[in-house]
Amino acid sequence: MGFWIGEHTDDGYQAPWIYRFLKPEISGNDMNGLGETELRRPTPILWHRLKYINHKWVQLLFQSRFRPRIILRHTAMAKHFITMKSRKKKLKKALPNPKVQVLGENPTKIVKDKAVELGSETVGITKMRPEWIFESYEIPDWAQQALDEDRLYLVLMAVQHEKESFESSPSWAFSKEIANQYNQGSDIAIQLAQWLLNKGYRAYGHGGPEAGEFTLTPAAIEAGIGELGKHGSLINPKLGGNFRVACVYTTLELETDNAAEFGIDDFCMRCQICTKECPPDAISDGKKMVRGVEKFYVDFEKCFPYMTDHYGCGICLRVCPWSQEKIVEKVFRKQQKRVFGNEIRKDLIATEHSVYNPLNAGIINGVEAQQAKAAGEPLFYQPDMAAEKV
Ligand code: B12
Ligand code: SF4
Ligand code: SF4
Repeated sequence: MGFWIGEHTDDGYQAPWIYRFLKPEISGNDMNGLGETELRRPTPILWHRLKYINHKWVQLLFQSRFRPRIILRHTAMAKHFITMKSRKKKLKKALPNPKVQVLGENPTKIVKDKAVELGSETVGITKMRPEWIFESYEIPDWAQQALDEDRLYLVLMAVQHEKESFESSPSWAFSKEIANQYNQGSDIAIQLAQWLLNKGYRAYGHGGPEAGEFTLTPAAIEAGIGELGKHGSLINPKLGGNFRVACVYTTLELETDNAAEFGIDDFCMRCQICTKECPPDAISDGKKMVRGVEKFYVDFEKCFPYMTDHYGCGICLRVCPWSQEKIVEKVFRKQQKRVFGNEIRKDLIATEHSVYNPLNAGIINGVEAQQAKAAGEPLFYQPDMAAEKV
């Protein structure tokens, strides 16, 4: 077993001694509720303030490897991080403009267009749910009140990693790019929230790298951003798994999107690329029960030490066929036929497309999509449908 860096032995990847020494007795998987059948709020495990977590020493180990390198070699990026933190703090206390502006007939489209204009690759909207908020976390009073009244809206956005560094993962170049995109996602979220505040609506924006108040993945699924892949990250047919998520919550009433089905779940059931390529064998082949939901699962205690050795990782995202631009269209079309045969309605495809590319598709019609979903009609996104929109 290595001291600083783990080793691959006949029994598989072994975490380094330093990691084993610093990790808490309790397993991250147990804290996460692996095997629990009751729905409950998630426990903060990583990327939280140290006072909230048991894994504080391993979090510090990761940061002690990552941060000095960023500060010494990439001072501009380090400064950006610090600025972002203080902007988020200020934003939490910011009050909306007392003069409320009505955002035209279709505020949802205006907000989505604004998010895209600021740099988001895709936008989806859903309502916040209490079960997404981490245990021991509180959201601001105005947001909690809106949540209690079921009118706290979440705008979910995605930023893509630059291709070349993504393809090189795990590498320092990709780790740096992750930091870059955390900055970019936070920047877009803060700007969008500030824009909403200026229009007279309560809003708060969040990107990474810290986890924040709630888990982004289930919210992004509900907003139609992507489906959960076997590798534990979201897959969007346009971006594959090559993106990070950022969000804004607001009291401005918006039209919500649907969780979309791209056929990814079905595809993952038959594919094993990421399970085989993950060096510490962290990706389970089948689904597991976690806090009352059966879903694909990544073993935290295997993934994180490997990530710590490599300042990040992301091999699972890179090897996933959905992340490879050249074949994604092919995979997508094959999957479309397999799952839905010829039942696809083009008008619904176009409606769904508006979630992904509001600038090109123009129309936003969550209501129609919702009705179709209720009627059990297949909703699908097709990468090149913009020209055929109704
Ligand atoms: C802590 C954390 C980690 C931990 C634990 C990961 C884990 N499996 O939970 C570690 C360090 C291992 C990790 C690793 C990675 N992470 Co991470 N991580 C987070 C963070 C900050 C919190 C997640 C958390 O608390 N999980 C603990 C509990 C909630 O986990 P869980 O119950 O098992 O739920 C997981 C999924 O099942 C899903 N989920 C939760 N509820 C529900 C409900 C339903 C119905 C379904 C279907 C799914 C679902 O979300 C969780 C995250 O995958 C989020 C940001 C955020 N605020 O959400 C980023 C985040 C999930 N990570 C991300 C990424 C990209 C990675 C890595 C690829 C690292 C990298 N190189 O960038 C790896 C991939 C390994 C993996 N998929 O797990 C991205 C995912 C983007 C995407 N395309 O989906 C996020 C969203 C960060 C961001 N802002 O973009 N991560
Ligand atoms: S990030 Fe790396 S270690 Fe973690 S699940 Fe993906 S491939 Fe495995
Ligand atoms: S590599 Fe295969 S199994 Fe893994 S997430 Fe991608 S499609 Fe699913």
